[in-house]
Amino acid sequence: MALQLLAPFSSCSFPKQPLRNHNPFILSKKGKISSPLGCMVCPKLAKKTTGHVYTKRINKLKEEVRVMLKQAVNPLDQLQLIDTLQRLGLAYHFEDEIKRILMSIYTHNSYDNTRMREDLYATALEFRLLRQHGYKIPQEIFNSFRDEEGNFKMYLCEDREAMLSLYEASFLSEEGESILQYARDFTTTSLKKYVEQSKDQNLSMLISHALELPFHWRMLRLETRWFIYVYERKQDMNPLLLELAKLDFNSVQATHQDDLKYMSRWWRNTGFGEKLDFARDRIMENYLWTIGEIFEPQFSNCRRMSTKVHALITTIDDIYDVYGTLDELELFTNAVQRWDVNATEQLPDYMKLCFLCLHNSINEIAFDVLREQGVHIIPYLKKAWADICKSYLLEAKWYHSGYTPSLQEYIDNAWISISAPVILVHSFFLVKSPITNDALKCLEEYSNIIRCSSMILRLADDLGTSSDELKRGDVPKSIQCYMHETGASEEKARDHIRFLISETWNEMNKERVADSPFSETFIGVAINLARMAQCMYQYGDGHAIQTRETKDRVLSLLVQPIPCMQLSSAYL
Ligand code: 0FV
Ligand code: MN
Ligand code: MN
Ligand code: MN
Ligand code: MN
Repeated sequence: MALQLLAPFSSCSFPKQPLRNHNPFILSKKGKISSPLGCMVCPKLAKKTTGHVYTKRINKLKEEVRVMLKQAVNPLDQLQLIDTLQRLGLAYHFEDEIKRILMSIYTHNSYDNTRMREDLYATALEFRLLRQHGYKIPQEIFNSFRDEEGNFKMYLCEDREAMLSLYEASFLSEEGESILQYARDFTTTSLKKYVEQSKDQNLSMLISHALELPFHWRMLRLETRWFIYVYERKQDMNPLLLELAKLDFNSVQATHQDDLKYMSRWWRNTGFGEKLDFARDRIMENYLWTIGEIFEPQFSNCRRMSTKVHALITTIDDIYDVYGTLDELELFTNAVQRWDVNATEQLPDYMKLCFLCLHNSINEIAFDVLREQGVHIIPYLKKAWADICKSYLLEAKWYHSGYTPSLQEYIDNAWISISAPVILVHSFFLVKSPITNDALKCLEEYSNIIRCSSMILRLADDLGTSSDELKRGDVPKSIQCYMHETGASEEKARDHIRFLISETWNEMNKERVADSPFSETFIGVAINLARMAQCMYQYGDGHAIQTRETKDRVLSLLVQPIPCMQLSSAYL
């Protein structure tokens, strides 16, 4: 559903020009962000939201929510409150309280699947929230709702809330959990039917939103923006929660705007926009990815440095895919492997610029980590860059020789060339995940959680970008490799890729709760990267081609604060 809060864009036409077109988001010297559509963010307004009065109000409201969390004693009330806090984007303020409540729910219940359960809505909500927080809850918890043949009882379809709750829960599945797979199919069919009949518009809107992408697969901040809109219109909404959600959203947005000002200056300083004019000029989108990866205000530095990584990836990918000759690409790959400024001498000028920027930016990140955490990380960073360049080079060779690999051969290389390993290696250090030998080993080997995230990014990217890439001249991507190998139609191939994405989620759900030397924060970034990919490519190539959806998203997340009516009278 399109956010009605946003200005309609239908009257504007955006040229569908792959790669090169100018960045429509402009930052004036005074630090105002403007879009070509005339939306302007007043820095004063942003300041106001972070200012003293608002901070005081936010703190007061947070205290009130803490009281609400304490006062809720009925498990269903507790679970619903936690769910609402998550969807409103507020859960990060109450992590300890939420953990404590879930722990008590878990320890007061038995999950040995003999207990009869009667409320499907509540059971599915409990299952989803507990699994999200790493508890091992068996799928057999749903046996009470199945008949002797194992089918879900048909009368359950009448309860839409329960269907929706079970649908969302089913996405917390792991490999081979057939009850959950069955629950997903059962609820999807039932909910689709309901939307077709469209009896209650509000409920239909919620259901369509969930069917489009389940909560577990969604980019958090965008979901927050959407849910605040929905929540405001809910009959039993709590005005305190709504007010806190809006204030907090605007306050976080102000931090993001500061990040963006920094990014805009940095990007202009690289000169890539003018000097490498074959490459995508996408600093806004490159930054948007990082909000998907980690939005919390305290991670500004991580977002800023990651945006540099993204911008370098986007530019270097274009060098390999679009601009460089095979000989030049060999030289560049070699220079990155050596990680040596002397290697620039043999490079053509446009590559010199790019290589030095890469070298300087990445070394600077490493310098900060050395200074602050006392660990020399250049070997890890340079290996990640060498790996991606080698994978780019192999694709370029395939392209130039007209070779179509099998799907497996393609994927063995493409999960690296999509850049998630490079991104995550940097994030590992930037989120200050404890640097232990075990963690470094898993990082170097790109352990499973990194692979899963990469797979989803790659497959989602191929679904969104490969049609244009092929027209432009690029290697066959997963869809085409599968078609070539099996003779399947494009539609069937796309279905197969979507199936692989969902299988990879099953694997990632298992990995995220497995014993791991990685911090929860880092694992969160890996999962969020996969979510962001599904968001960015939801309507085609949102990264390279400036689609209306990407523009709407940038505006709603970064430019337009949420109007807060009460502000002036209540406490100014
Ligand atoms: C790759 O685009 C690209 F720039 C992506 C996926 C964005 C990178 C991700 C971040 C910077 C977060 P493209 O579709 O051209 O990539 P491939 O690998 O298909 O050439
Ligand atoms: Mn590309
Ligand atoms: Mn590429
Ligand atoms: Mn290519
Ligand atoms: Mn692509």
